[in-house]
Amino acid sequence: MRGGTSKGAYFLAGDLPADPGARDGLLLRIMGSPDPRQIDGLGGAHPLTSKVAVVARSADPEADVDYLFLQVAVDAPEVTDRQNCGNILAGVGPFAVERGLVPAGDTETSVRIRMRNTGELAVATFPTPGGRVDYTGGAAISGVPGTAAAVVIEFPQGAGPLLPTGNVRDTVAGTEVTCVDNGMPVVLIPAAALGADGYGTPADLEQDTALAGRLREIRLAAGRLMGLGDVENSTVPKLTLLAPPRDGGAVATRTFIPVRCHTSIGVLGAASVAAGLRVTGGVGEGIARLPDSGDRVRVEHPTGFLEVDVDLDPSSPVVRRTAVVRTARKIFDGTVFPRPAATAAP
Ligand code: NQM
Repeated sequence: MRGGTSKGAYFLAGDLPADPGARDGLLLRIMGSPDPRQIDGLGGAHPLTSKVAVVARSADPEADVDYLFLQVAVDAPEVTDRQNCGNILAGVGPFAVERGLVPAGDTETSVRIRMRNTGELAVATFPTPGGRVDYTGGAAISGVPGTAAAVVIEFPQGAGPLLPTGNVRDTVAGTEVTCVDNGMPVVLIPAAALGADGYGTPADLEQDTALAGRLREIRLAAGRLMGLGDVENSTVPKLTLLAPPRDGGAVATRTFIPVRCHTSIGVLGAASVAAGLRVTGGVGEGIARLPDSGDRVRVEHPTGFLEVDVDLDPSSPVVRRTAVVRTARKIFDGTVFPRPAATAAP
């Protein structure tokens, strides 16, 4: 399924091995990793198209289904559950209805999803006229051609602290940053502080080896400060460069996830950026042009924008509610034939 601006394989938990090692080995072979082209599997040769959702009925009375997100590395034999994904999340509700885990309503269905990577809850609402998922509709999201049915995703108050270092600003590897986590750990960095082009294309930014070196230093130091330990081989924290908006939004962003530059921005990544901008005293001050509180924060990114509804008490600071609109689409449903384990790439 496509979920938002990502694409991945969605599985019922019961269809995969229960042992995480066996499960991850199978997923690597299904996606065709490790291989920069993922030529022998379903993966699309980019972290945004090498993703997996594992969905099951939930035992939690507050949730209908459990969703475990797994990032399958493209050119390394790695599968990680250390990060969540709000884009793949957009397909979880429709998948749960398609697979009979949740009964569909007559016009629309709301699915309460326990996101097992973070323990947090999301509620996804989407059209199900006549009790069937309808993927067609008029909602457009930047980074995806055409329009589709809106999947409205709401996140009640997050579980962890919004400012994981306890500070609004930290000086990390010689650069002032704001470390924020509204569902995704993100380090906010003024692009100008690194001499980087905050409006550059992802391809150009990825080729800047000096920038990559600075980002790596910041990531390793910020990861420790954020309580994430050694993040050398982790996909979090993400790094978002901030620049003044230029398309009527609140801020221009370029996000590293954490090495490749995102062609748009992650959903939870954008939720963290929007919350971080709303916190008084963050590094976004003087760069972002924020709308009145109550209005959506429009986060500009390389292929358009993502609007985030974030209701935040800036004094605590605590996020009371976050919401976004995404779309999703079922692309195919069937049997995958993974590369046999015996012929795995060296
Ligand atoms: O932040 C990419 C994506 C993501 C994650 C990444 C995401 C999110 O765009 O919620 O969706 O940051 O690795 O799919």
